[in-house]
Amino acid sequence: MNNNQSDIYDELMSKDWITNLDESEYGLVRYDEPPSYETFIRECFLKNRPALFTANCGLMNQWACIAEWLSEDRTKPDFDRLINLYGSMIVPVTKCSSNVTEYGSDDNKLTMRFDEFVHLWRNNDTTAQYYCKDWHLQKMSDETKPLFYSIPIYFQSDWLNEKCLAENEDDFRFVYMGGDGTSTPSHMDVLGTYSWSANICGRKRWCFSKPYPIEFIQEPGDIVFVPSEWYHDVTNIGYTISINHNWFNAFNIFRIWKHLCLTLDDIEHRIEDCRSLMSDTWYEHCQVILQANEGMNFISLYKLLYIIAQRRITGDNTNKHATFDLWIIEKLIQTMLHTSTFLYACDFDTLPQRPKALVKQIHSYIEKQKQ
Ligand SMILES: O=C(O)CCC(=O)C(=O)O
Repeated sequence: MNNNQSDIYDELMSKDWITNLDESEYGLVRYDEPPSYETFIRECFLKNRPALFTANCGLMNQWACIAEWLSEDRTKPDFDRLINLYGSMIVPVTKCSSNVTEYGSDDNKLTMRFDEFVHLWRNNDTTAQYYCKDWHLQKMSDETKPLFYSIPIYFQSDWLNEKCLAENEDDFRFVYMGGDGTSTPSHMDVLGTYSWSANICGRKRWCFSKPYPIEFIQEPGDIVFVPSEWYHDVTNIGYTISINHNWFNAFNIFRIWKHLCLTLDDIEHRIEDCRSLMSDTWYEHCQVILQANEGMNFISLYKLLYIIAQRRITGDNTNKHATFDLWIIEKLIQTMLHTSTFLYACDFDTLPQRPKALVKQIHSYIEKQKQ
């Protein structure tokens, strides 16, 4: 990402906004024309506020999947074409039912061939029951093919998917396909990440609940930004296809860290009674459980920070955003070094670089940039 909004980055690097976020304004921000990236930073990232980019913003105008996946009038899926393209792929499908209200419950998760799913999706009797979600279609397609969509500037600073792609790991880029009435029950996104969701066709009813109630309809061509740690449920209206990413960056990384710390506290409480049985491996065990529950723990977060830092240091060194990323990473590693559980749980010899050495490397890079 090359975004030299120098003024805002200089401003952010000179004040303590991390622990003093202004969350006094919380209503949905509606954009009918594309805001500048700086405006989005100020109105949404810094206030952790949800946003709706309406189709008038034109953010999806050139997306290849719109022409490829939809009927000629672009109002509904071209089922036969979708089967031709992806019929034999195995896809994750959730069986929606009114008595499953718990998000992520394993009882209702299935896998099936995509052509079987389309059969259920287009059939009136089953359309409201089967929801193909969290499908890593881009990752599963031939990686040499270009994205069938492009990522709007507002969502391009994405440390999570950047690291997953660099390490060839499972990513957080998804396709959702469902019929009228399919839904996702109330939840907060994994790790307290942000998400964005773009409607290719169909409509979605969004209900944010915590911290504030907000309801609205997302039309075809609209993109929703979900801030960190906002609870929401979503119901599809008509045949709906959407593309969705979960991600974090410099603006919410401290929330991700706080989320991991709170989850670790909870794990420690739950298995307190085993502590005396495993005195010297207690902290490592808790980290193993944290990784299993959240897909991340202190060590894997540190490794992610290391990867992003090295990419920024070796990348385009005139890019202010890169320096800003490094500034936040340095701050977070300093915080981790003051957290006793991080010190107890991590064997620094197994890390790709010792935290203090990384802090020093980042610090001297930032100082050089100032000259
Ligand atoms: O579209 C859906 O069913 C759920 C989307 C969602 O929860 C999200 O984007 O965070």
